[in-house]
Amino acid sequence: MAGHQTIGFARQARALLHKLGFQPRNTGFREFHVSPNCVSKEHHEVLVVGGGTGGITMSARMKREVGAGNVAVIEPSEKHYYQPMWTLVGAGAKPLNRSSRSTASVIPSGVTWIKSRVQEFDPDKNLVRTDDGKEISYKYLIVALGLQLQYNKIKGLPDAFNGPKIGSNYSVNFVEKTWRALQDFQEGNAIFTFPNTPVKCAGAPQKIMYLSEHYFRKTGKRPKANIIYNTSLPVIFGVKKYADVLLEIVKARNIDVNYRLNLIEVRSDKQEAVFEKLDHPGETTTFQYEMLHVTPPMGPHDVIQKSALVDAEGWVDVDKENLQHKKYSNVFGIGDCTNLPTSRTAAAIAAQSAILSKTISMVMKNKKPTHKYDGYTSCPLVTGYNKCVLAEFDYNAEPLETFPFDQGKERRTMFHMKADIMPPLYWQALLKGFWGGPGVVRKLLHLGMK
Ligand code: FAD
Ligand code: UQ1
Repeated sequence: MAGHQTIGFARQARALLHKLGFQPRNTGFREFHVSPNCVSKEHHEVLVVGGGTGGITMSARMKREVGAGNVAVIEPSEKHYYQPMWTLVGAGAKPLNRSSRSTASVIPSGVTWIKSRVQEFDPDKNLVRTDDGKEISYKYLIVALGLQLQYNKIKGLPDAFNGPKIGSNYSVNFVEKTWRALQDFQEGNAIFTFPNTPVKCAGAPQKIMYLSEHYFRKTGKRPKANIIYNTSLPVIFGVKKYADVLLEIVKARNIDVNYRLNLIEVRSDKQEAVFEKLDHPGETTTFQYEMLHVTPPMGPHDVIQKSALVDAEGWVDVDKENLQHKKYSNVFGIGDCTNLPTSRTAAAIAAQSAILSKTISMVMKNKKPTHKYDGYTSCPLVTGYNKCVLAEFDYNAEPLETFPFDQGKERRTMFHMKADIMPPLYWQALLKGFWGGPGVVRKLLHLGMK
């Protein structure tokens, strides 16, 4: 009886609000309650957490699957960034404002945008809690939170970015400082770092180095520049075919590569960068710099790490073939926040999104997912202002190339693809859920042989 009265009251209240001209913000709300402790509750059939590359792409695809009114995306930021452009922004080849659009403009029409930050996952209750006190429940959850940049793990950062001679293409706040440092450079060491953690776009730390080298040549500063790549890794790149090409390039351009060095401190007052020697615990080495490009340590967001969704390293624990969560069958992950054992890129997300759509569609029909992600990822290794080696590979670190020519060569066409074709492909096709990676193109160009 009391229940009927509550429903009756809710209906009357809705009718009154309707008469007064208030429209519910979306048709996906099943019910809206305000409980005594003021936690507001809402429910969505498909809830996407994170409105970056993976989140917007999956929102568009899920809109096609279940209708816009049944999809919501939680994203706190007013702006969406096309991060791959920052390589060119840091080198002064594109303006920063070309890399962003408003979040409102990329959320598929009709999909609900919840402008909050997720604070807690409660997958046993099928809900998340946000920083503004909402409990949002779901039938299906897609986690697309990206990763966190950890500049503060390096002593002296991020404060050193307030001064000159240092930049970082990985952050919207520091990418323009790279271009400033490049222009200010007169003579001395230009140092580029790669941290001792997983990163997104593992080629980006060295792309800016090749662009800088080219810039110094163009401006006559090259003879006075020592270009140094200090990487925590034991190799220049994880795929042998492309590593061999890059080793030839660094040799030909007189670039010093030091392996197993990890940046731990920046002394901006003395322009010194301190590195730990990973193969000699306890030992450090200090370099004077005239320009320093920092690739920060990266890791999973705290909110994910403390949740029940993660593996031992703190990444969202998904099946590497179908992207379904290993424990919670109504939870899925895509992109940088997951433990998919491939290189974290937007290109990888394109291929993942096609598989994940099929997985979710099957799960919704109570069927077993059958489509399999092969780990496809791609890294356009920009090696100058008009050159690029287009690396594409799979879970086995085996090349998986789209074009019917040897991509292990620097090419002008591949540079134009990176600089001029990828941005519209991203905004117009990937984010709208129409680009599932180049698999189909590859098959066509290789006459079905690959
Ligand atoms: P993101 O796009 O980072 O999105 C995560 C979203 O989650 C963000 O919008 C964030 O605001 C939101 N979020 C965070 N915390 C919360 C929370 N608590 N609650 C709700 N929302 C939250 N890829 C390529 O394919 N090719 C390239 O050439 C390339 N070059 C790159 C160069 C650089 C310099 C960089 C930085 C990246 C590059 N990438 C490249 C990588 C690519 O940009 C990323 O892999 C991709 O954008 C990751 O997408 P994502 O959805 O996983 O994360
Ligand atoms: C890609 O699909 C993609 O996502 C849209 C990128 O991110 C911007 C890329 O950098 C690359 C290289 C691809 C792969 C696309 C082709 C045509 C090889």
